[in-house]
Amino acid sequence: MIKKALVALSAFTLISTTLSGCAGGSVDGHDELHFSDGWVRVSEFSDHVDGMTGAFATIENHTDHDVTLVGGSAEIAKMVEVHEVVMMDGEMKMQAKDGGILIKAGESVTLEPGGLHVMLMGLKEAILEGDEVTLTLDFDGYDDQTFTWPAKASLSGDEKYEPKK
Ligand SMILES: [Cu+2]
Repeated sequence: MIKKALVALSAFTLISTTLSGCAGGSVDGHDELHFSDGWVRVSEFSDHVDGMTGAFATIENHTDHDVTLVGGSAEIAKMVEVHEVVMMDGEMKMQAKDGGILIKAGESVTLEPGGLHVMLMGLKEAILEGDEVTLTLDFDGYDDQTFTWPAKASLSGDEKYEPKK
């Protein structure tokens, strides 16, 4: 009887961890990355097919070590890259961010239009407002995480893309 109760208890613990707001690999709920406000920009400003768009979120690092967002993958895109926006020849341009996006222990990073973002490139279909987009983010120092985020319109952050030579 006692053994059965223990099994039931640990199953409950597992479920409550899964249901918490944090997506993470830790049981105590503190030693993890916390993702909030994830969304993907509709592809209105791309070519719709074979176009590109950005994915955005706030990532809080509640672990005791630095974590780096290095890339990702998505069914809807041929390629997923980590990008930054830089001023180049008087214009805001985006480019792949060397070394990825560092999220220091105890700190947070906001991915947003006009700033750091995850780029979905080579879209296989248009992303329309109200769509749900599933993507996986790859980290150094943390388990890869898969999300389904809503697609929303945004009028800002339409930078030119400058592929690295
Ligand atoms: Cu970009």
